[in-house]
Amino acid sequence: GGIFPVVVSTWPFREAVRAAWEVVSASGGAGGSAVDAVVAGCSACEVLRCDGTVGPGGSPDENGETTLDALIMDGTTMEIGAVAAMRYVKDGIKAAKLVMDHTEHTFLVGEKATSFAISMGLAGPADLSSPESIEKWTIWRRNHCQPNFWKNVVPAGSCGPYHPIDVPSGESKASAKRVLERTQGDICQGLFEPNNLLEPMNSRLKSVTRHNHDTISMAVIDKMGRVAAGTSTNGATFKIPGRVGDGPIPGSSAYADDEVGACGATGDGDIMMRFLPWLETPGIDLNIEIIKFKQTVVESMRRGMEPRDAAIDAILRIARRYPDFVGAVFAINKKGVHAGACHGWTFQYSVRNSSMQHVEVITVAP
Ligand code: SD4
Repeated sequence: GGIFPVVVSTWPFREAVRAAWEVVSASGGAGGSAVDAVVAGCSACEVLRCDGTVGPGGSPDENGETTLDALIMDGTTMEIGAVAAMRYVKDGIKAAKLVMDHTEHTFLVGEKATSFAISMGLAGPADLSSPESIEKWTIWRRNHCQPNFWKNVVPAGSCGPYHPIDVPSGESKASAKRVLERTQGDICQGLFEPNNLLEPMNSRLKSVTRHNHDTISMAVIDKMGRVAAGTSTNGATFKIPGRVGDGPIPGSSAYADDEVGACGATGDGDIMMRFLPWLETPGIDLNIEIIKFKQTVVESMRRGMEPRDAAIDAILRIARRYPDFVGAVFAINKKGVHAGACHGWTFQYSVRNSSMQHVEVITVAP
């Protein structure tokens, strides 16, 4: 038998792990389900506004608005519910679960996600800003709206709008520079020459990702061995309105499969979603059916991968193409063996299982 029930979460989000653990370890029979535990855990983070970047009142976009991305995946049925860029509703993961439980769809976005969530009984429309999110945004405006996520543009004014310029010929898009400029002063002074826009983009990594955690990704295996995973986040701080990160995208931020295990991610979602990295979950005890369906898992298995190696492999696959990439993943196999890997920052994840007396936080060096 494996070591479960077990709860794993990105970052030292102890309260979230406790909330999930309470559900999944409930005495009497089977205890709560893995899905319900993930919802409880991610909801706890939304209410607590973990790191100021999950739930209502967290990181604003360029317009000062906080929106939510969330996903829940049931590894027994392979059903998924997700919402992205959801406005005016505070309960991201609950909205995602409503999509999974009450529709044949997988993913709803924007204001239509809002209407759906409210029609299904969640509270709203609600203001998702908080004194903290307003202050964060006000300071950013006062510092001339450092444009973390634009590239190959010229600003017409101090805080945009931005107009596109041609990508210099001969440059591949991948190497074409990510954002024009990082000195806050200059951005307000009007137009830039295209040649000044060629600096590789690191300010984004420093200012947005490195000092921000941004996301809860959680995986749970319940007493019955059922696996679930989920995420909840505001996405990237000062994102361009409408931006959707990896958070709500299956296989990009989180993935769960009873027959294999689960994984969860945090970091630069704009990059991670290009690799669907976490489909490459732990390759232990795979059976022949899976081979037909999931090529990436097969690859892991073919190499006989443990969770740790699968996590490192997925991270390295991205880092080979994006050396400045900042991100992390945890992986857990269906036996409850877990591991983490990261690049560009030091990662921590939290675990509680039946052999532990309390939540343990594990630090993973890059
Ligand atoms: C996103 N992955 O929306 C999230 C942000 C994050 O640590 O996790 N940052 O890109």
